[in-house]
Amino acid sequence: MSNKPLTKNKQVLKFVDESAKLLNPSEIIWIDGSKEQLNTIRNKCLKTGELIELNQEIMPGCYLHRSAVNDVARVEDRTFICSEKKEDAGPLNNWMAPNEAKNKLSILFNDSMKGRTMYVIPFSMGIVGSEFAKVGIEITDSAYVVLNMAIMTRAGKECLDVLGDSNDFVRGLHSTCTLNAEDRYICHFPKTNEIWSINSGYGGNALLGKKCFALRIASNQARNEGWMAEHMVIMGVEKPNGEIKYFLAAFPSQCGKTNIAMLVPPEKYLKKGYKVWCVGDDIAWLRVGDDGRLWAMNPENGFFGVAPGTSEKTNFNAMKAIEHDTIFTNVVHDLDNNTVWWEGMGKECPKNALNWKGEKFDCNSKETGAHANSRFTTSCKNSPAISIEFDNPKGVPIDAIIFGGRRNDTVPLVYGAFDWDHGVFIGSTIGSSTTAAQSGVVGVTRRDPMAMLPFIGYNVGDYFKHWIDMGKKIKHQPKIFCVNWFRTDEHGKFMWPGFGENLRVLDWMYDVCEGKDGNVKKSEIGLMPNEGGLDIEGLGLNGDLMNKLMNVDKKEWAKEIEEIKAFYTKINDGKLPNELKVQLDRLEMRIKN
Ligand code: SAT
Ligand code: MN
Repeated sequence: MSNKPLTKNKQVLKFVDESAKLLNPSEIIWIDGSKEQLNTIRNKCLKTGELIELNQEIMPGCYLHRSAVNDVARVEDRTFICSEKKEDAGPLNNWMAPNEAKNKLSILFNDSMKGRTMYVIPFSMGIVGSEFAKVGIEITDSAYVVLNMAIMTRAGKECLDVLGDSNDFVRGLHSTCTLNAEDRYICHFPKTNEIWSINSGYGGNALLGKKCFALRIASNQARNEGWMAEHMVIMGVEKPNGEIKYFLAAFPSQCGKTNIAMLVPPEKYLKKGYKVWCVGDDIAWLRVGDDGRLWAMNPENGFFGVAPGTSEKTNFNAMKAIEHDTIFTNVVHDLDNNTVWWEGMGKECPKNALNWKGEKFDCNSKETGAHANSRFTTSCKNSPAISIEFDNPKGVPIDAIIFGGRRNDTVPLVYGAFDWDHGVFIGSTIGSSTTAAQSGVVGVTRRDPMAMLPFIGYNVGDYFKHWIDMGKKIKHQPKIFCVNWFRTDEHGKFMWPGFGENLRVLDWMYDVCEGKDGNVKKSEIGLMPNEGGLDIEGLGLNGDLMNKLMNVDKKEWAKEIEEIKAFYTKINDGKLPNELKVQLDRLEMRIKN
């Protein structure tokens, strides 16, 4: 039994037909996006156990899902860019020839939906019908994926309506198959805008609109079409006079990206009338507007946020957003009141509960109750801090781009680029210090250019060149900054309070964007706040600590330069833009002098 196709688009019908032939499902369901249909699917999940209904009085519309224990995160080593030529995938991606990938995966996909339902999800990345949005069709056998995609994207029939007869849509083929990790593959075919994903049902492996489409495939489309697909927060900072400037921020994971996206101003700033608005927490699509400015829009419709560590203190807006209509994955199930819990939630550990695997959970156990990568899926609109521009099909004009990393030394709290190319150079070198928790050498920096390391869908050298080229097209270029909230003192203690107080740094950037040059001085590495330029009043930071936070240590920077050279050598297969080599040389000269 199947419901009727929701379109007459021949290309879409052909894609669905061919997929059904390969996958051999017992029925096909087209997702129309209606509440009724999603309810039916949800009820089916409650019956199969894919979802557990949580306390509907306390958390209306909230459900819990547990993934397979071997399927809890993206799998970078099983993620492939299947460009025609290997060099087009570049040194940072896994590559497989398109034919080889298709042959290999076809065998796995063959009959993999026997006895199952095949869902056809039409979805739009970006506001449906906006000239900057793009349509995708995901085929999946996972009802959990359907329900997540219905939150994370704008999904349903209207996406097919705006597509019309066009063949311009991304084809996503996804099957959970047997969830066998050894046969897990996430393959991207940039030439044909296809994604084939098999044997995972989790996050970015399975919700194909997110990293697979909106970053890896879209970065290719963006390069061809003259725009950018970036792994960035989009946020608005509103001054007491009501003026708003929009910022982009790119941080590697574990650097507080979600927290900055939903930043709550500290008391003092709230009183003055500052507000912070969230347009997006993960992905930004960027274009040059007719006005010569850079414009950003969030292609997503939801937050897929990490649960552990999220509390009223660290992320008030997220806690508000997940009070209703949210899917929780791999968190602790508190059986006493049928709610959820995780480490760092700021609430007492539940006595009668199940851990993320569904086993009895003991608060004294060494193992965490919630998986470290456990998540909440919730609509952006649920956040009290969502920007009124969230639904603006044009997006928002950008004044500043912030790059950041987690560095215990070397990188000061904040500095600004001298110009666009210098900013691109800074972005290309960001990263986080490795800790004992990671394998490999401790105390070096794991570089994560533009926080896009696992998401650049083509050669990283060409990607840097695209950044340089885009700069030339933007008449009113955003200012580019670098931040490091994580510098430590000689006892290993963080010197900067972080969280809401980061607004003080954004406030300085705001002024720099306004051309308040009196707040700025030049250093070897870039522009920095001068005395009194950065408001630290009330933080209890003495001058000595502030000097340490801002210090540019020439020895540390000499080491940094050597590391950057090594990184550039690693990625240089003749494609590293000369502009970046020039920037590195200039930095070296400034540090040596
Ligand atoms: O799993 S996702 O890619 O969706 C989230 C993440 O890893 O950032
Ligand atoms: Mn991300």
